[in-house]
Parts: sequence; structure tokens; C-alpha cells
Amino acid sequence: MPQRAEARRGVLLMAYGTPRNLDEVEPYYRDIRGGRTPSAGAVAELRERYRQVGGRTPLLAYTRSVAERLEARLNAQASGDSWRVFAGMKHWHPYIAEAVGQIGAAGVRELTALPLAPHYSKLSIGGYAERAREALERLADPPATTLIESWHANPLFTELIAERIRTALGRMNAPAAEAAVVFTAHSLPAAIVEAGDPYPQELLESAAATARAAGVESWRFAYQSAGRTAAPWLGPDILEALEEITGEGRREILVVPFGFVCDHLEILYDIDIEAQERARALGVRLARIAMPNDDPAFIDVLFDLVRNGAGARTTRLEALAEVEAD
Ligand code: FEC
Repeated sequence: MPQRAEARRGVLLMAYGTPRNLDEVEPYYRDIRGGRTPSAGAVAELRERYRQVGGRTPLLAYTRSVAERLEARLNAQASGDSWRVFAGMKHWHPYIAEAVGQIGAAGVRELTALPLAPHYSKLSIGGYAERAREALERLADPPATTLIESWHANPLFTELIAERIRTALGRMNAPAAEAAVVFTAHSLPAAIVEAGDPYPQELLESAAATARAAGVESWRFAYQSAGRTAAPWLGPDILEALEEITGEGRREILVVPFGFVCDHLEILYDIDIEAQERARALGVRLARIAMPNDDPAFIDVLFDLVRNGAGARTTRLEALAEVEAD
């Protein structure tokens, strides 16, 4: 393989990670649970969800494709700088640490670390930041690194989701004004609220901004994909929301999972199979927006974040290390 030229500037895209086949489900699940072995029943149940979506999800393939397309875009518009874009996963191969090793070998001097999740929570984005920071510390000469820790307010992202909402509403049977629009994002343990985590607030603010951009007057928000643990998780859950909407006499529901950026288990199973089944049982029609995946409009969003920082909240990873060392 030809050696690639050294790149002064780099981007580290970070995504959740996904098992590449059903045999990897158990160790992947253990990684998610911080090394604790899940029960055989829990593993079997998770394998069954992966089996129902075809044995694996396109999360890694989309992340790699996004990395390639963003790299091409950055180099096409670079003024003298050469760019490399790397992809690392939080819970499975290729891990964030592996991507950071490649960044060191490529000689990157300035790095933008960008989690592919638009809203900040210490529990989610904090985990990406921590993994990237630890791996960067192991490099002999780490690049200066800016972490984009929250980017839901990027105007191009708002417009991308708004456009998907308008398109989906246009395809529904009922007039757009009669459809119930439900924004969703991953649930987290409810204890984050007492800890002052901005996640619920960011979600509500960006749902309101996106609905406004889409021309949708009435909307609601629900959490999805809550963990199967005894501790309370943030609600209302999407399945409860479906029942509530049906109780109000609405028959058309549009789900907008804007807390995620591509098709993966939480979309293909939790919405397309589980929520669909509930909607069918309730006698209502459920549609969802098409995910950004690796579409050119999403590459525009990431380009805008990296080059202009529009609507992004950023922090230096080195600064984080200092704060935590106190
Ligand atoms: O397609 C795939 O194979 C992976 C899909 C996937 C995405 C994803 C995103 C988020 N998660 C978040 C939080 C949690 C917390 C727990 C948790 C557990 C799981 C399990 C699977 C899973 N998550 Fe995930 N998540 C994805 C997949 N997630 C599988 C394990 C089985 C289950 O509980 O369903 C609970 C951990 C524990 O048990 O200790 C908390 C958040 C996101 C959105 C931000 C992001 O993408 O990073 C938050 C995609």
C-alpha cells in the first residue's frame, strides 16, 4: 500500500461501536457494561435483537464512509493544509485508542475530536472525551486537540433534520398538521438530572429549534432505548408516548430520532421493529425520518463544524486533563 503523506491537521470521528457478527455480541456487551459480564439471558436477548436486524448493523460502515467523504471534502477546500480523518469506536473495534495511534503515526499536529452524537451528556460525550484524552496522553508528541462536545445547534444540522421532517410529513397520509411529531434521543439514568447534566435541556432546546425550522407547531419529545436496569431512566419513553398520542385520537405519528446520526440497532430495532409493533397494535401509522447516514448534506454539517465551529461548543482536551487532575 502506498505510504500516505504526513497530514498536519486531523479529525477524529468517534462513534459508539458495534459487533461485527453475532459471536462478538457477548464481549461487546461486556465492554458496554464496563467489563462486567452480562447474564446469559441478557446476551441471548441482545443477540436476538441483532439477528432481527440482519446479524449486524451499518454503524461502522457508515462511520468509515463519513470519514472518507469528510476527508475528501476537507482536502478539496484546504488552503495548503493536508487533512486526514480517522474513525474510532467507544465500545468495539476499531477502538478510539487505535485511531489515536494512527493519528500519532500520521504526524497530525492539530486535531479536532468530534463525537458523532449531537447532544452533550457527561455519561455519553464525557466517555468519548475520556477515552480520547487517555489515548492522546500515551502519544510521545500529541497534537493540540479541540473537542467538539456539543453540536446540536449547528444551523446546517438543524436544517438537515428540518428538511427530513418536511419530506416525511409530505409522504404521510394525513395532512401534516394532524400528524404527531415526536423527537427522540437515547435515554440515560435519571440520576444525571440531579447531577446538573445539560442533556435533557439541550434536547428540548434543539427539538424546539428544529420544529421551528420545519414549520411544525405542535411536537413532543420522548426518550428511547432505555437500559434494562432497575434504576430509573429518563422518560417519557417512546412506547408510552405512542399510547398517549393514540389516546388523543391521532392516527399518524412521525418519529424524529435526532439524538442519533445513522441507522443502527437503536433505530433499526428499537424504532423500526419494536415501536412499529406497538404502533400496529394500537392501530396507528408510524413513520420516521431518514437518518443522515453518509449523505452529502451531513458531510456539509461536519465540514462546517470542523472548519467554522458553527453552533458548536468546544473545549481543549488538555484543559480537561488539568481540570480533572485538580
Ligand atoms: O448499532 C449498534 O450495534 C450499536 C447501537 C448503539 C448506539 C448507542 C448509542 C447510545 N447509547 C447510549 C447509552 C447507553 C447506556 C447503556 C447502553 C447500552 C447499550 C446496549 C447496546 C447499545 N447500547 Fe447504547 N447504543 C447502542 C447499543 N447505551 C446494544 C446494551 C444492551 C441494552 O441495554 O440495550 C447502558 C449501559 C449499562 O448497561 O451499563 C447508558 C447513549 C447513546 C447515544 C450517544 C452515542 O451514540 O454515543 C447515550 C448507537
